[in-house]
Amino acid sequence: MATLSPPSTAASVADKPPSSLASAPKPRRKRLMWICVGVAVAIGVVVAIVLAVLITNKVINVKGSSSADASPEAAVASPSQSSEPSSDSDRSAKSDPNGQTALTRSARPSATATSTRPSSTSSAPESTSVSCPKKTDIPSAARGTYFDTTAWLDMTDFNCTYTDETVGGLPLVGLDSTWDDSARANPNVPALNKPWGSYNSRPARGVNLGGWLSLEPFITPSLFAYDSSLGVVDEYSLSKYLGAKAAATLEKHYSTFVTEQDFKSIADAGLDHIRIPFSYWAVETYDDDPYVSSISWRYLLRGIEWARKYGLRIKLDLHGLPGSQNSWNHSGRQGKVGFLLGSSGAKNAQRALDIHDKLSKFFAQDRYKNVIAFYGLANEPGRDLDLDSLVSWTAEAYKIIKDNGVSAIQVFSDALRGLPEWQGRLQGYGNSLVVDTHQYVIFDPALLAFKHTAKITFACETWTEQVSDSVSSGFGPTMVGEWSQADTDCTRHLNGVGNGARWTGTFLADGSSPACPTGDKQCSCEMANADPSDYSPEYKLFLKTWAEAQMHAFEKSWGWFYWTWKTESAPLWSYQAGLAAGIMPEKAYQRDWDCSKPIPSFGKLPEFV
Ligand SMILES: *[C@@H]1O[C@H](CO)[C@@H](O)[C@H](O)[C@H]1NC(C)=O
Ligand SMILES: CC(=O)N[C@H]1CO[C@H](CO)[C@@H](O)[C@@H]1O
Repeated sequence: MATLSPPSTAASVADKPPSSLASAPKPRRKRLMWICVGVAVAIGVVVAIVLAVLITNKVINVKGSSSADASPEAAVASPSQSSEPSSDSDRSAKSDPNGQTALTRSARPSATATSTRPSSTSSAPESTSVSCPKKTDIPSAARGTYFDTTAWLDMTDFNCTYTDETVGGLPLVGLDSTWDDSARANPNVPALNKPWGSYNSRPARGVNLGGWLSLEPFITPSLFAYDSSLGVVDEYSLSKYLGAKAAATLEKHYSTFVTEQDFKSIADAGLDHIRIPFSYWAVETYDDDPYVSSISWRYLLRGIEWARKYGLRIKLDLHGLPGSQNSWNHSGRQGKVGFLLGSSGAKNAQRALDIHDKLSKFFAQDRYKNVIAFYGLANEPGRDLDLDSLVSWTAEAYKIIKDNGVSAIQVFSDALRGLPEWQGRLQGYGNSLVVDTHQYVIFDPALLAFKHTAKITFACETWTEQVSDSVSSGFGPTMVGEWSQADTDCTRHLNGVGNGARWTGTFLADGSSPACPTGDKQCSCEMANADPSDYSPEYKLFLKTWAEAQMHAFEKSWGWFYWTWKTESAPLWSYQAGLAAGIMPEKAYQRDWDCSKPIPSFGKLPEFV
């Protein structure tokens, strides 16, 4: 089950010389000719081996000394620890037998990326002289495993040096030994190596990197474009459907959906924090899990390094827990809750604690003390969970993480029960535990039916009051880990693959009447789903004011995290698209409107679109 344990150094049985190639041709009468033929064959063998190495490594330079076990056969050597056939490291070793299957890798790490690092320390920043290992330099037992950097798709900004070192059972490979915490996101906030101070007086302004390491159909519909009869509706069913191809598909997504430029743009937008959702299979898979294990781990680590480079603080968010904590697609598997509930509930709750044990040992390292500001325990545990069980699980997780040395502020979800529910619970943690609430008007038909102006008033009054009360007389430390600019639930796949919208009365589970303010046949998703260049000026003004109202309200808490930074095609859920469309403030800390001002007129903006 442990998918990220380091490879044993014991030689694998598969790692044997290509003995069959040594057979000589039939002896002839003339001794000289026999020798000639022998020499020719020997040369042929050497050339073949060298060619094989060249092809395998896609390099021009091959050290003669490494040709001893450089046959393609040697590269098939499967790691000795993956004797368990269902383990993912085994699967990836099999699907990548010669180091050249579906995973097309970059030939060498990006030299420019290495040289632009702020932390130019003594240890070889001159990228040209850093030579990455070749397949043959990787200990045979580690070849094809997670630890084999020659099998990675994308080497940009990764340290390619082989190491099987782990912390808390989680690999360090890919990381540099040094780091630099001197960057700051913008002139209004302290550098990473300076204390942030009180979040009450300086609230976090952040975004989520949703749909990246934990898939969500509405964020990347292109990954879910299958015939509905195949039932590909979440990461579980997608991984299962793709089978052996899943690792390549997902790694391509991890490596392309979010790049260094995103971190730079996030800082440029005046944001200072990033919440990164990831799921348990980043570190572990269980039983017959079809999830692609481990690969997202290194993209998470690289993302943290990029955040560091731009002075952005991280909020870790365990988004998918063993068994599914809420039965929603974004937990990995939609359908039913198997965490703290049902016959495997206790087992999965313990697994989640084990995951946190590993994660917290890893993230307790000095290198994360400044950059990881918040550590989230569980995203949105469902309302079906027994509250007392959830509270004791949370307390247990908190203790494990704290005892392992994590200094980041821990975060628990209000579990969709509303903030007042948490007054008096989980007390005694001071400022080291925060309750996280997610605020949307679009999943509740009553709020969805509010007219444009009423939505803004609701944010300015009700949400402001809710978070202020929670901070001052409720649970205490409070933050808003998710919210969005969407004013309808019209986005495709938002309510699950293939489901319609409450706005137009086409959401299957609801089935009833359209929930848009006119509540009739006029209700339309046309404008909400249009390209922002087609939005009317009134709609744009509304959207910007709506976003600014929420920012204003949520800054009465410890801060906010927009959901989400980018989407393939849902502009009202994409901070990046909002900036491009001019419906988000250019700098999150410099806004035109706030709740103390009169709500502008939206002219003839119809209420049904
Ligand atoms: C790359 O990783 C290796 C192995 O962990 C480490 O020894 C080395 O210092 C790292 N390189 C840099 C530039 O930090
Ligand atoms: C069926 C299901 O789980 N649907 C959820 C999928 O995720 C979106 C948000 O991304 C929710 O709104 C749906 O309820």
